[in-house]
Amino acid sequence: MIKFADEATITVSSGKGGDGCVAFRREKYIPMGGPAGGDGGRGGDVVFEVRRNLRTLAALRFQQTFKAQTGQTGMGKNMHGRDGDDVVIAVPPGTIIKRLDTGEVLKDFGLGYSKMGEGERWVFLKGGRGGWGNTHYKNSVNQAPRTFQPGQAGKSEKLRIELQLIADIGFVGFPNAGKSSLLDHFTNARPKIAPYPFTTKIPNLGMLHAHDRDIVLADIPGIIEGAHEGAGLGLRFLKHIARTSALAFLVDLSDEGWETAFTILLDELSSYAPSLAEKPRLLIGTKLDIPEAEERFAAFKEAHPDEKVHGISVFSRVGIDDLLEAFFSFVVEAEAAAAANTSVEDDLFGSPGAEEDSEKEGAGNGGEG
Ligand SMILES: Nc1nc2c(ncn2[C@@H]2O[C@H](COP(=O)(O)OP(=O)(O)OP(=O)(O)O)[C@@H](O)[C@H]2O)c(=O)[nH]1
Ligand SMILES: [Mg+2]
Repeated sequence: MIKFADEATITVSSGKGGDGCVAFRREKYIPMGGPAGGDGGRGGDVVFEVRRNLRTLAALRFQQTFKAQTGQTGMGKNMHGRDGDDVVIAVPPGTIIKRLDTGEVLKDFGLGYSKMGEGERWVFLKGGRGGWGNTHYKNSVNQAPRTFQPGQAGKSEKLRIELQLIADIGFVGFPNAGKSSLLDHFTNARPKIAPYPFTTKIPNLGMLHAHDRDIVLADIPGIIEGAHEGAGLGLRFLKHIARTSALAFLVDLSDEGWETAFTILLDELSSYAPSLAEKPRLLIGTKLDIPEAEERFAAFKEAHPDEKVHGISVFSRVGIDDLLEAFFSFVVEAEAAAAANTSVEDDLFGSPGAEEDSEKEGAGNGGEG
């Protein structure tokens, strides 16, 4: 997955158990009523919980120490102390939790993302047991014990939290189609943009804010015909968009190959992982500001009556606002659909071809086959 530079270091502690109580029954007509000290309450747990509306670890920059509550001390009349409250740490999908000192991965909330529902919980540290009250220590020899058990101590751990962001929408297109330009326009990412093919060699992520929602966009290198056999930069970076909930296909209307672009792209994706071609998608005709584009766009729309088709220019800003709205509603819909469909991940992460990918970028040219 694409690594988005987002990480945090936090300290978490589960709650200490409440101490047991030493008490005796005192009732008017029952002298020497015997021990009646209740047990202490359990300490609170340290719990991580996934919230799908979160997209960053920003919250963990403000608060770095999380402590669950101590259990209440036991009480007289054999009353149990109250259990301590858990401390719940909300994290976005894609969060990986590691032990700070060893780097050992304790939990990966990125796996099985599409299956993962809101509110998936993981109890990391259990709170300490509550101690026994003196009632437990009564026996034939000692009818009035003054012994109690202290609550068990909580545990504490330093953690490294990392976020491997999962993009909502992945951009797919021929080189030079204007993918990076769109990312640049919509987000605070500043990818390299240039009038030649294969400017983008590694995927870029950007965050688009729409209606109080963060939408993560992924700009990936250009794809050309034969990419599945290694032409151009090949297709290995497609795994970066495998878990997106939707795809946007960008077709450069100033390019002579505009008529066949979408079909070629779709074929390439299918040869890599058939389910990629089944992801929810929209088509975007780009560079509407150039003279021929208007006419071509009309034809483009007509040629794909069953697709959602948009036309934009980042230069003249035509169609940009509409596209933002479309991205927004699309993500909301696609997310619901993704929750019911896990085939893309199974395709890609189950197949041997997809696994030998490395994050390293070579000279960026030539095939691999
Ligand atoms: N006329 C016009 N040119 C555009 C528009 N958007 C992008 N371009 C130009 O198209 C060229 C390619 O843009 P990029 O954004 O780098 O294209 P890309 O799809 O990221 O290309 P690769 O990274 O090589 O795959 C640049 O020269 C841009 O300035 C547009 O709306 N109108
Ligand atoms: Mg680019």
